[in-house]
Amino acid sequence: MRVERVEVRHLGLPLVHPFETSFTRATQKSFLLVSVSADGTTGYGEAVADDEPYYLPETNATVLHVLRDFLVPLLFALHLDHPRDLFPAFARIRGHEMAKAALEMAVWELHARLSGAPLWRVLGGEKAAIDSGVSIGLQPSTDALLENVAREVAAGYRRVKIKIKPGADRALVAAVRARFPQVPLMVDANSAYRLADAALFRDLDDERLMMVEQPLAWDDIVDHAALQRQIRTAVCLDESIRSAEDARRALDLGSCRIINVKPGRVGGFAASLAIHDLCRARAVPLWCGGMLESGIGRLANVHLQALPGFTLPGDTAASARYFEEDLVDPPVTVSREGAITVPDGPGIGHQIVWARVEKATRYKEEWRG
Ligand code: OSB
Ligand code: MG
Repeated sequence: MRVERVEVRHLGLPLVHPFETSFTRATQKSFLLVSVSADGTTGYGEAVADDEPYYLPETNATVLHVLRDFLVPLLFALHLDHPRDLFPAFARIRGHEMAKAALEMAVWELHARLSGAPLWRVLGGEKAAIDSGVSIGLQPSTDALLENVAREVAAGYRRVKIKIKPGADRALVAAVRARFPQVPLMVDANSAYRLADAALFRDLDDERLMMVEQPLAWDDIVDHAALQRQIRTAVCLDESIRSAEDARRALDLGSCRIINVKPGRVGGFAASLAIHDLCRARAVPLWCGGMLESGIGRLANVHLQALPGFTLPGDTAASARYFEEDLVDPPVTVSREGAITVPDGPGIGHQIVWARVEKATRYKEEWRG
C-alpha cells in the first residue's frame, strides 16, 4: 500500500452535557480527523488530543504540526506491506503518540476497507459484542452524581467510574457506595494527588472499588509503585502508559495491577496490540479507555475491544451520552444488558455522515505524496 493523500480536519462538536474532570470542564469536543487515501479508498482516524495540554502534553496544534512536518512526509515515502509496519517506521520521532496514533489508525482503517473486512478482523478480534462501562464527570452536587449513577445503572452499564479530585473524593465515593452497594465501581483522579495523599487511598480500600485510576502524576511510575504497596485496591494507570514499554516497566515495578489502554494515547493499534499481548501473557486485567470520541474514534475503540485480552468493561459508552448528532450512522448504542455490538461492515463499519462532518469542520488541510 502506498498512501497518496492525507487530509486533516479540525472539528468542533458540542457535548450534550459538560464533562468535568480534575483538570478541566469540557463543553465541546475539539479534535482532528485524519483521512488517508490509497487505491481509490479512504480510511479514517481520530486524534485524541484536546486544544489544551491539560491531560497530556500534546494539543491539536502539536498534532497538526507533527503530522504536517514529520509523520505525513515519512508516510508518503513508505511502501507498506501491512499497517503493523507503520508504527516502527515512526520510531525516530520521539513522543507525539497522539499524532502517530491518528495517522496509524487511519492507515489500519484504510487497510481494513481495502480488504473488505471490519477493523476487528484485521486487528485479530474475536468477540461479537463488548462490555460497556460509563465514566461520570464531577457533578455540581452529590445528589446530581447519585442521579447520574442511577440513570447509567438503569441503562445497563456494567461498571461505573466516577471522577474524583481533592475535596471531592471520600464523601462522593461513600455516598455512591451507600446507595449502590453492589455496583462495580471505580474512581479516576487524572493525576490530581501526590504520594503524601496515600491515607486517602487507604481509606478508599474499604469501599470495595475495582480500582483507582491514575491517582498520581501523569509521568510517574515510581510513586505509583509505592502507593500500590500501601493499598489493597488495584491501581490502574492511564496517563502514565504511553507505550508498550511504559506498560512493561510499570508492571515490572508494581506501579499498577490493571492497565487502561487508549489506542489514541499509546501511538495507535500496533502499540495497543503489543500492550494487549503483554497483559494477556501476564494475566493482567486490561480495558479500553475513552476520550469523549466522536463515533469514528469510538468505533475504533469498539473494534479493538473485540480482542480477548480486554477482560474488563471499557469507557466506551453510547453516542447519545455525548452528542446530539454523532458523526456516524447508526450511532453507537448500548443494549439493556450493557453490551455494544462489534460492527461487521468494512473498516469502522458504520457510515460517516459527511454533512455533519462538514458542519463541524473549522479548518482543513491536505497533502499529496
Ligand atoms: O481519564 O479516562 C480519562 C475523558 C477525557 C479525558 C480523559 C479521560 C476521560 C474519561 C471519559 O474518563 C471517557 C469517555 O467517556 O470517553
Ligand atoms: Mg483516566
